[in-house]
Amino acid sequence: MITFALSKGRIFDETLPLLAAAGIVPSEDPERSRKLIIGTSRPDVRIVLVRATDVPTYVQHGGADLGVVGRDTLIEHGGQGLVQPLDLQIARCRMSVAVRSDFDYAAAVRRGSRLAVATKYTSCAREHFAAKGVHVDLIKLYGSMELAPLTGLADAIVDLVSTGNTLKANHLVEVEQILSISARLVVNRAALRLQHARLRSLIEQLEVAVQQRTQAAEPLRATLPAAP
Ligand code: PRT
Ligand code: MG
Repeated sequence: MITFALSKGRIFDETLPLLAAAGIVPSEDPERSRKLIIGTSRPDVRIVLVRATDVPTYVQHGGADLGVVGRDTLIEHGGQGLVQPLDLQIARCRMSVAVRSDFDYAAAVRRGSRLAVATKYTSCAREHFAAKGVHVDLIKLYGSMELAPLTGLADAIVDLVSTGNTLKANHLVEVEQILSISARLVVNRAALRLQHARLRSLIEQLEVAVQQRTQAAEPLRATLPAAP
């Protein structure tokens, strides 16, 4: 049996077409069911539903053989015990620094001020500011980072941005991009040895599905008129 860890919401929704291409269709919709373990069209594959931040932990300790996790979450976890064979190129966004639109970030950095930075991503934030030589006091939050600069809890936040609508709605501006983010396939190192053939073939099927998705996007570009 292969156990696949997924989180509900965007990771589940965007992984679905890739799984389908590998012949794996969940037998239930997790948004409608309260079940945490769901079967699939393949009798040897089941899905466990866990919080996004718990996916690497489940896979690391063998609670699942493989899973899908955002690069952001994977970096914060540290990646111990995990093989990362594939960038699935889904759930894309970027990790950025944002401040209130009336906050002069460049001047604060230039002055060498100590910045209060609120984030769920303390490792990434620590590394980013250390590399720039900016002194920061990190404030760990678990959600709604956007609120921190508005309430005076912090000068800046490090958070994920995709359309930018959330920042805009809260009068925040993106001042630096730290990382580009997409979801990765992670596999338990020991499981990959013990169930090598089965896991390898699943990884290859997913790899083909990712390539086909990328190629399907390409003919569109090819039909555009060539640049003069
Ligand atoms: O929400 P919950 O607390 O249950 O867990 P989670 O936030 O860890 O999970 P989920 O499902 O929200 O995110 C899972 C993964 O999706 C993340 O780890 C990222 O790798 C990826 N992802 C891609 C995103 C986004 N895009 C994204 N836009 N995760 C979160 N966001 C949030 C962002 O934090 C911000 O609040 O969406 C808001 C910004 O979106 P825009 O479009 O307004 O810019
Ligand atoms: Mg979320």
